[in-house]
Amino acid sequence: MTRTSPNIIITGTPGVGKTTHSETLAQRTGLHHLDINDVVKKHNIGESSNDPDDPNTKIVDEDRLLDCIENDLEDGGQIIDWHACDLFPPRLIDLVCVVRCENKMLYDRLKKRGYGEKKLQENMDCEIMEVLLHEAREAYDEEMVVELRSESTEEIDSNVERIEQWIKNWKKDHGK
Ligand code: DAT
Repeated sequence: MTRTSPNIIITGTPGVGKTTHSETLAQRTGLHHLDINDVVKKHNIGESSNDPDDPNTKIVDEDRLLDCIENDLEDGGQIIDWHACDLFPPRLIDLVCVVRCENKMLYDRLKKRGYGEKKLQENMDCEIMEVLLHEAREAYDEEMVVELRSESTEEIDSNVERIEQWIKNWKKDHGK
């Protein structure tokens, strides 16, 4: 393996706290926050879903997405922030954090974001059915997948500290 820093996926249902965690972790560690929404916009690789209730949601061409980020992943040190995880090749991933949030709190966060009722319900179902946790556990080795709760600022701090410590251990274990 040539990368000197690990690649970490921060995933979960929209609204659970992925971006908040990724930004804080990037600030504290110097790793790069790879916001997949930005990549999709920058390279124009999302197509409108044609759903009149949800005109802003994009369907992403995953092959093209991987082409855009593969070099960054090979280099390492990426914090990958996205609401899906099983498309990233396991050989390039070192840790998968599935961020979770209690239902009522998530509902309030998504409502505040202005989500319509249908989109809101779909995302609530996604969290209740633990879709991202299952996806992560199916795609990656069990010991690589951790679940992190994000319901208070203290939890953000302790989660980020835990990942920071994990990064230090990863570097030690890999002689970096
Ligand atoms: P995501 O990137 O998963 O869509 P986000 O990081 O944008 O989520 O967070 C959604 C909102 O919830 C945002 O207003 C910040 C807030 N939030 C997230 N995690 C939190 C936490 N642990 N404590 C307090 N607020 C939190």
